[in-house]
Amino acid sequence: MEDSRKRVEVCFTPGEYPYYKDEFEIVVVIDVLRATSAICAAFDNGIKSIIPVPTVEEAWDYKLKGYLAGAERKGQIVEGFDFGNSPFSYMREDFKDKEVVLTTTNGTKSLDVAKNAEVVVVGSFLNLDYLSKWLAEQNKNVLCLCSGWQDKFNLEDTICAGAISDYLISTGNYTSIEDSSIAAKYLFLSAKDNYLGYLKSSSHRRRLKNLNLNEDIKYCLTPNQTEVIPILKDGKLVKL
Ligand code: 3SL
Repeated sequence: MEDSRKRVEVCFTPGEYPYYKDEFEIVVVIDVLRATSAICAAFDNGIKSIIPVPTVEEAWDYKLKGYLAGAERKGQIVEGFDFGNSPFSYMREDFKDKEVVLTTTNGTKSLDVAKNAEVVVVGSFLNLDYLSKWLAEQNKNVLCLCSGWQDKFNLEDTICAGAISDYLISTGNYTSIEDSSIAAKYLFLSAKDNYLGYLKSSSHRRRLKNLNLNEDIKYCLTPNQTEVIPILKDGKLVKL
């Protein structure tokens, strides 16, 4: 008998996206530390829209046109830009109802590679339960696209992807067939009681800790702080 369940799968890096694309109506872009967490925080704080761009040059062109523009590379604010990639940088009164531009090392790259999918939404631990429930209601094939680090696998995005997959599979309407998805689910099950502890020696946690960004890490690893779902529409992220 044919399996009528929808699929939820996990793609570990943007570089592997071409192997998955075209099979999924919804792509969830995940960059837990810190791009997609910062984007969720920005919408939670009332920003109107974010134009994600893959390169610093494109972000700079927008800045020259008068846009508020953020740029992060190697965890730090790129010189000359208005802000970087910390979720706390969006918790400003003057960002409310504003349109801003953002480029980051990996997160905006993933958004760029996925931009032609039917639906592209932003996921993080911050909107985990709300997003997972919304995805289940859509009843469409879902790909969780992890941003990784410079096209290498990372733990935190994979664990978040595993959490989303685990929820969708628990509804009985979804299944996973790829080993990447099965691995993501097992990583989530091992990490779920203490994300911070589990990720203690992860590469990007170390990188950010060395930059004194421990508060950002704690914030980004604290689930369910918001009920926003950023969605890509005509090249801009807006609130669903
Ligand atoms: O890779 C990215 O897009 C960033 O989230 C990296 S960082 O956390 O700002 O270093």
